[in-house]
Amino acid sequence: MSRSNEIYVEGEEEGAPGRTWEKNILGTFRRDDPNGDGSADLSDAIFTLGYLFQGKPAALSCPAAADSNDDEELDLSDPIALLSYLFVGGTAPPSPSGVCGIDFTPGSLGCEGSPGCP
Ligand SMILES: [Ca+2]
Ligand SMILES: [Ca+2]
Repeated sequence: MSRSNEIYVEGEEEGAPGRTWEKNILGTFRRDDPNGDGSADLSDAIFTLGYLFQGKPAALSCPAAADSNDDEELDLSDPIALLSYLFVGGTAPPSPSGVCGIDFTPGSLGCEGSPGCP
């Protein structure tokens, strides 16, 4: 996986003036495209279910992309949220969704970059 998509932010550490930090936020990804094939469809929900319950794939290069509801946890609610969006008019996954982008509310789930995003 290319690491050229990494974006770093520099700033002053909270509570420690003068100390700087550098944090890798995320590579670019789409929250509606966990499998990174460039489109949002049923295969994405199946992909996330496979990871969660069958260990296939065993690891995700972009866990944040599978966090369809952006609650920073990967569980059954994520493929359900995606299926709801795709098939019953549910709310679209939080940004970045529909287009590749970074997570402006990064949390514990990382992303080394999605194969579907430059
Ligand atoms: Ca996909
Ligand atoms: Ca989630």
